[in-house]
Amino acid sequence: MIDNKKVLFSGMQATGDLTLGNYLGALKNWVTLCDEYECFYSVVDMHSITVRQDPAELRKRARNLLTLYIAAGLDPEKNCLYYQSHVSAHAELAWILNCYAYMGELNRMTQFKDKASKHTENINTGLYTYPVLMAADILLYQADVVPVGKDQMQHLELCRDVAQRFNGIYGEVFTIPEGYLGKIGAKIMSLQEPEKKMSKSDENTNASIYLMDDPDTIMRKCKRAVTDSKACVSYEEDQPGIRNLLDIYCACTDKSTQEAVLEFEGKGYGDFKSAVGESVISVLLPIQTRFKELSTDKAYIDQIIKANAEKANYYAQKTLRKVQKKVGFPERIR
Ligand code: ATP
Ligand code: LTN
Repeated sequence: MIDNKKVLFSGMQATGDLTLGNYLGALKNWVTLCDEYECFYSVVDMHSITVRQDPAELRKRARNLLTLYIAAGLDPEKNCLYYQSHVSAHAELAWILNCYAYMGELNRMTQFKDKASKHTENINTGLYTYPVLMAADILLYQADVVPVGKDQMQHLELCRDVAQRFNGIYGEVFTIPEGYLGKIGAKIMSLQEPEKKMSKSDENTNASIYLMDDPDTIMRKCKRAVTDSKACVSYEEDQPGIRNLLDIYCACTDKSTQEAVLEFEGKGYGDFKSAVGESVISVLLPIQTRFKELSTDKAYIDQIIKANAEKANYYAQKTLRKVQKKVGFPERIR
């Protein structure tokens, strides 16, 4: 608890350009949570180097992501937006937790298996212990809730197991976090293969709408989205493409599926796709404008980075000191 509020932690990697899926599935929900929770949102750049990165590119993407957090509506006065690498306690706690996580547990992580098979030339131990660093992120702030997608639930389970194991040995040191799955329908699928989720690492750029896509590109991608030959806008199992477009439309317009289906009754896919495109443009355009404005204000962003890193450090150090004491590290001499 901080100031009588429960604590929330989440983060995103600065790898690849954010997609509409990242916005509707994560960022948009994050914005609504700041009144109820004390929120920490990290740009997890230490996680990013588990796969090879170009240094200049990583630095640029990390800054863009932090700026995008603000452009999407996260108020940096109310939410702690910071770079993971600016708070060294993440690495320090991760080391300690490495000594309490079992190889058997890490061997089961499906993301590791996936990524290892994609990067056979660089299966490094950072990739292997990725979930332990993630556990450190969460436990450092004594987070009560962690909004993540389904794909990250396995990592969150591991975090809970390690925290419980640690508490079992040393007493109540860590808050045990709960996962927080956003609203249903927030899983946005690929526009080209609607059985697969929309992902920033998809090689087919037509499959994803990027937050920075211009209106023409957004419209073109919507118009080219894979559908079916039923010629009927309805929310059916056998129409994954149309279902996905309906999900996007409803998330962008805050309409219910039922309302949307009624609206397009008797209309063709062409009209429907145009309306979806328009709804996406109307959501993304203000974010893009704000992003451009913010990007030109270097001093403002710098000041946020500095102040929020200090705030994050303060809370992180509190937990780290407690943990160091518990495991038997000598006290510092002042
Ligand atoms: P990558 O392709 O690099 O794995 P990603 O696009 O899948 O990336 P993540 O960085 O894994 O995105 O996720 C960032 C956040 O966005 C997570 O909270 C995740 O649940 C959410 N998210 C990612 N893709 C989608 C999607 N298609 N629909 C809804 N939410 C999503
Ligand atoms: N692994 C997550 C990003 C991430 C995270 C976290 C999410 C790193 N640390 C802590 C929630 C809490 C991902 O790839 N989406």
